[in-house]
Amino acid sequence: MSQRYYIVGNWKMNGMRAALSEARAIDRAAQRLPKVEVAIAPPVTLIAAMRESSTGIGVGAQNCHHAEKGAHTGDLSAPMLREAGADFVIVGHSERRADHHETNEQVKAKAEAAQAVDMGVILCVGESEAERDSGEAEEVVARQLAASLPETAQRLSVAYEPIWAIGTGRVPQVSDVAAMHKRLRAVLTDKYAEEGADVRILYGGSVKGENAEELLAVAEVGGALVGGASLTADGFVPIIAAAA
Ligand code: G2H
Repeated sequence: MSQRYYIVGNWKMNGMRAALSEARAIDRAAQRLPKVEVAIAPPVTLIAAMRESSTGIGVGAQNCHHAEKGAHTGDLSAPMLREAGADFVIVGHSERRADHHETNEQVKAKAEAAQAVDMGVILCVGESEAERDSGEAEEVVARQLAASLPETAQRLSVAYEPIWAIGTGRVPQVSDVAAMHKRLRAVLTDKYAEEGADVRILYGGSVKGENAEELLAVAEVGGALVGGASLTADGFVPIIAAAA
């Protein structure tokens, strides 16, 4: 298993050019904490500028189309995003699964499209509150992951994001995070054998400076996917520091 924690900011649909000053401050802090791998997925409009102005952090996209090119108005392919400066892409985020009705099969195809141009992939899975309350969360998320995984583990990370914890300030019990990550590890080793042991499984959902250390200490948690708290250096740097 990789020794470095992977701390990734998902800026979602937030950030105008002025926000690049925050990215530069995060970049400077990350360079002082080399034991942590840090990345940001800004809106596509900022990828190229962030890539030029920040040298110590990875820069990624929040989605890609599964096709290389074609008649898909408004979409962007993995090769286009790579050329724009993205070195990884988030796929299967619950907001895309909900807002754009993305299926596991589409998520898998997007992951494979990104891998085909040697981009990293962060594949998101997670249960709804009703699924958690009914006691089926592990089963549901394990099935979702198995059906979404690309054929190879090349540059793959997984993010476990309980939907009910996203942007709500609520986080699961650490014992529930531990149980879920253990279950997802089993899915990964079933699919990829020993290579599945090296895939980092990030936790996402209301990660903040105050809870990062506790969450990162959980077995099989290899990093964090951070939304709201990653938008400013004041919010994000303490999380990076917790991983150092
Ligand atoms: C979960 C997370 C980032 P937040 O979506 O992927 O967002 O940290 O705001 O809950």
